[in-house]
Amino acid sequence: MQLYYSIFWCTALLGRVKGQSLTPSGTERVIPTLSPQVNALPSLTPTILDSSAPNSQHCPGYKASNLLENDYGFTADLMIAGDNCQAFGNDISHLTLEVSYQSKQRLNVRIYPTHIAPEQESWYILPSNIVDQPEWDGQTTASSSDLSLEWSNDPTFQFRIIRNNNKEELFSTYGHVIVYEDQFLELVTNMIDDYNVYGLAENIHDFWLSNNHTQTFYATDAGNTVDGNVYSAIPFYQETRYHNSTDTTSHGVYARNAHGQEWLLRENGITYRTLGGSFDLYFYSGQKDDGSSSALETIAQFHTQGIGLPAMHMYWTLGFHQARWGWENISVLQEVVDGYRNADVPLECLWNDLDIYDLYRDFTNNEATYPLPEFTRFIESLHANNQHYVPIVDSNIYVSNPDNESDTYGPFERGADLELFIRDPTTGGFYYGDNWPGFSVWGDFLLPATQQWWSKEIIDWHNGTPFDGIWIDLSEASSFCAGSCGYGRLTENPIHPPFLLPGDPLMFDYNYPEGFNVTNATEAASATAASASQSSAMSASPVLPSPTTTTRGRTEPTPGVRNLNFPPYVINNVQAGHALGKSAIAPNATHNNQYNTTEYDWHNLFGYQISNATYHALLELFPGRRPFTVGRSVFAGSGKTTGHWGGDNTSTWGSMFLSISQALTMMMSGIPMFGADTCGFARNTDFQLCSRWMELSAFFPFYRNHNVKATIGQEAYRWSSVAEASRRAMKVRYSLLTYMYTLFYYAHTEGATVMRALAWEFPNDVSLRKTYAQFMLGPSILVTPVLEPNVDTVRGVFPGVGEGERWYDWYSLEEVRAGPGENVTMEAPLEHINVHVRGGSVIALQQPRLTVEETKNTSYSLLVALDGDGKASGSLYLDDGVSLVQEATRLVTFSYADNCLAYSSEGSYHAAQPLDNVTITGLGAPRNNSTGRNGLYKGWSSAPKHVSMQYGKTNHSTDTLHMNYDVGIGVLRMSGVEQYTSDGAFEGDMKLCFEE
Ligand code: MIG
Repeated sequence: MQLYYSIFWCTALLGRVKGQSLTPSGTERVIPTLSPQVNALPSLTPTILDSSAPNSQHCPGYKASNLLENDYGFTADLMIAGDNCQAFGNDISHLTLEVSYQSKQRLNVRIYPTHIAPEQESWYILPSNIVDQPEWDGQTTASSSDLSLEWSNDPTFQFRIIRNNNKEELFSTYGHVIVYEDQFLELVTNMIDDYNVYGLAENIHDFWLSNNHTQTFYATDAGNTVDGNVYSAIPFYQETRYHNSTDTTSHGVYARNAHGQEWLLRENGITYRTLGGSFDLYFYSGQKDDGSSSALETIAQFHTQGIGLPAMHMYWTLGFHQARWGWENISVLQEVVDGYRNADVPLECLWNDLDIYDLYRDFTNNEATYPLPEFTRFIESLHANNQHYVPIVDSNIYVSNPDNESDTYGPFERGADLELFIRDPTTGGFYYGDNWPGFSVWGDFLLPATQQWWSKEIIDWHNGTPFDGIWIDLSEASSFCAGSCGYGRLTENPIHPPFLLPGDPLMFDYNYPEGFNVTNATEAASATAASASQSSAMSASPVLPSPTTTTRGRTEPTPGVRNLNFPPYVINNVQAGHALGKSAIAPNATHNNQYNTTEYDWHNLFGYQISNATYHALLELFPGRRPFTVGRSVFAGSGKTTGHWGGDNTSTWGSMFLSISQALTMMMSGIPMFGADTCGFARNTDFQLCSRWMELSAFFPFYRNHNVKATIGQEAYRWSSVAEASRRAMKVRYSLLTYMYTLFYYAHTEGATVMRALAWEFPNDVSLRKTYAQFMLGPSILVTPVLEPNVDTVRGVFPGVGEGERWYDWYSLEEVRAGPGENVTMEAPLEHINVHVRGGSVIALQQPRLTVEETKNTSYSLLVALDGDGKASGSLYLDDGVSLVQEATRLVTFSYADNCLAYSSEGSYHAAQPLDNVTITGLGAPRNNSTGRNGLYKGWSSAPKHVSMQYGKTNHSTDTLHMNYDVGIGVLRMSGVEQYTSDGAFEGDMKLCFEE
């Protein structure tokens, strides 16, 4: 089952490549064109199982005719240019092409069947009321677009997308046919040599996707499979091209299609294949008005002009969360809460897993271990301390045993009365799969009534279990058996899942992270012995049968019929036999809407829809409040309603490392509220891995420690080193909460990213194109985590120093000495994570406390880190942190130049806390580049003699401000500002000037 697999060990800690340019240096640039290199694509396996399957590129392709120009592009007919080839389905002979210059930055190409029978609508058309479908902005034309489309009929219909300002070809199907069958669509684009493509989330893979990778999308319940399909699908990639390391370009491609699909990245080409739907391709120029393009701009365009901007979450959700599967009862929960408090480690929110439930059934209480009303009182005690509570909700609904009246399960009965569960087409009744509680059904979220039922179940449950948010699990949607296996067997309910569970006898997990045998030789030896004796006991005792697998190879297309459960094209689904019906609701399960939409067409959207429904349930429960959920399966656009967690990141160093690239791709996908299972889910962790991981995740937006059942506990206070590492890292995080929140504000309003790859912030440095062992939080904070065991140093680069960029150690504020591209070795004792502030930043800080609320109530300070010109800037967004629609907000804009720090403050939100002190670093001469940015900034050689201050309309006598200048490191610390800002730090504009 999904808990027991291994993650390979990633070795390359810093992906650094030799700088290379595509152009001869000096002279005029040669623009690369994408010549068709059909021969460069022979390694494409037609299907995963069967290399003798048809070569779909031998299909006839299409010819375009009847071109009709319109205001925003053109339409044409595409007629099949030969006999049907029936490669992996039934060819569709007559297609419609629509090319629309939808906005200056966005060009859309749609290809879909011209004639769609009403009942086939959902096979081909993804409804725009469910997944956003960008349309024409009403003004852009071909001549005002950043991009243009060229096409040809010779030999068959092919098209390419060109960036107008440099004639770069961004995408080109030239030399390849388009294949359009009812169960198989294919399109091939030529790519430049050694291309740089990122995204295609969700994947557990290096950040740079490489030129030899197949990304399959089919939401699956298989914990963190490296390089395979995982829980989610966001079919978007961003491509970066380094020209001569001065004018890097970037563009993006979003393929709006939710079917099972594959992206085959190969040398010189990408092949895109889906099991249905349409081509609905959005090309983003990534350009700003000045014509330059960048990864950050490309990503922002995908969010603002594609899938929709991510939700703003409640402020407290940025605090630290602790979860675990396997907390036995309320007193164990109390011990956890007390353990954190006694260790002085912040705990913002406690999460419960399935343990709270009666027989694994959603919305119930285990009366033996989590009895009401004691449990209610426990949750209320968290609230009284400004802490929060989030429980799990599984996607499946237990089916009452029809022969046993005392087994009646309300949520099922009420949903069944309204006929709102997904159906089994072979019986016409509900589809009965299997999950933790036994035979189960799933809500049909295509029916409006399902929302009402779901909301009511959630709202009723809150009465007694007063949660603050919801954790949606198993939304792939996972089922433990093949097909509607409960049909005719419901009287056996509740059946045990078809495998032993963690925590069942003989199921203790004895695995430890890499390096454990070095640090903990004695424990490692006894774990090995215990594991051996458990295995021999297991082989002597009867083990439950393993789950049914459904394996079948490629099927031949049947004229006029779609084979839903075993489509002719076999995607590389990670499940046994690559079967789509393994560990998931089967593809032929059917919705009860007007089209009888099947799971074949809808599978990747179950998680998207249940999270959306939960969002609306929470809005009804807490009117006006931002709903907080994390969901396991997400789709393009999910960030509008939900966050997401890494889902079963294993307790290994390799898994911790890969969580960084997983996070970066979620940032690209518009789902910024993302975090990993800190310290690792499956397997035991150890104090080293857990210390390092608590440090690392402190810089992820969603910060949660989570652990599987039947392993050792891993709450941060259990080891002194982990507790100390957590205290220190959380001090940094909690100081920066308003900064993180401001990053969310820009994500929510402009499509900015919260965590950032170095390559995004330093686009002209080709050596960073693969780097994810270091990353940034917003534009100003550089994080260099330790990602391997048994070391106390870490190496990292300081991007931009060759161009005058300055970096400061977070803790000492001292400027870093580093050469361009130099891998600097830094001290990294176990409890320490290296954090650096980028010169040019002004950051508002607060004082870290044990909860977000307490932190929010402390006074502010400002940290100013100067760049090579002695300048800095920044911003701060403030609101009440809770309301969906804010009555009052405030945006403060900071700047530092010519020895003056100034801010202007706009809006009406009142932050009562004063501004306490100001710290400025970088006042000495820049260390790395003696010329500085422009050679002018020399820094101060002695303390300033005088300071003047204006706040609001008043000029202040400032004799009472206390200044301390450390000439050695160029840091000025000024305190005493609170006496002038006692009405609130940002109630007016401020100007503070120093005289040397
Ligand atoms: O089949 O609820 O990813 O976080 O602890 C496993 C038990 C079900 C999977 C989730 C994990 C959760 C676990 N769940």
